[in-house]
Amino acid sequence: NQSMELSRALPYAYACRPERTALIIIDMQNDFCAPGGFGERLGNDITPTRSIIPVISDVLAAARTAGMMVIHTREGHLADLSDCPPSKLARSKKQGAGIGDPGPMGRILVRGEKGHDIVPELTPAAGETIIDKPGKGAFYQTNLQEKLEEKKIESLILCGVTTHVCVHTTLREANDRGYECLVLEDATAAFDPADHQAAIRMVWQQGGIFGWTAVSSVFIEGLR
Ligand code: TIU
Repeated sequence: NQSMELSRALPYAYACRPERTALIIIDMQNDFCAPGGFGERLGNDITPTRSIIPVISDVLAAARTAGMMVIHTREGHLADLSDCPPSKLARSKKQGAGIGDPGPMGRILVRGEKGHDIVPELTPAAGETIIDKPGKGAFYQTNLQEKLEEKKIESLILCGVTTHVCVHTTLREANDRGYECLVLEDATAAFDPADHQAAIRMVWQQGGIFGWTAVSSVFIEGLR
């Protein structure tokens, strides 16, 4: 029940109890991180989302060694797209990357397709929780909250993609539910670095309006 204190977090020191903390790795899927995926087809440069894979790999190894709860999320839809709002579907088609359309890794953003899979370097281990979500936030239309309550989780360490979209939406949902959240700034990325920077800065406003940020090494060293 010992508390871990990270004095080098921003906007000030972050404390959590590792056995009441979960690492949540958001949407590190081929569709956002691999050539030919949804992200690239939307016209984005995927270099930033690929570059964090080794960083997350180190964070994941540290969390596993510490016995921390690990959660992986995937954004995607049922094969019949019945869980995809017509607005989201229409806008994706307008961008030339229609959800459900065929692509080099199968149907875009559809469960069970290669594009929907988590990148091989970050494959979930047996016993880790996988949350399939139709939206940007990991709580919306999922059983994430139930899973966290089962393990009495009170704090969340967030990483993954993209910082300003799925990471931020999940961060905001979690913050409203009372979780103490830490975003790992070098283990999150956006296609445009300016979006990433803005999303990180927003966390610190008003004395940590959404929680805290830190670089991964601070978290990894804190666990040792
Ligand atoms: N996972 C996630 O962030 N989904 C997105 O659609 N991100 C974009 O930046 N578009």
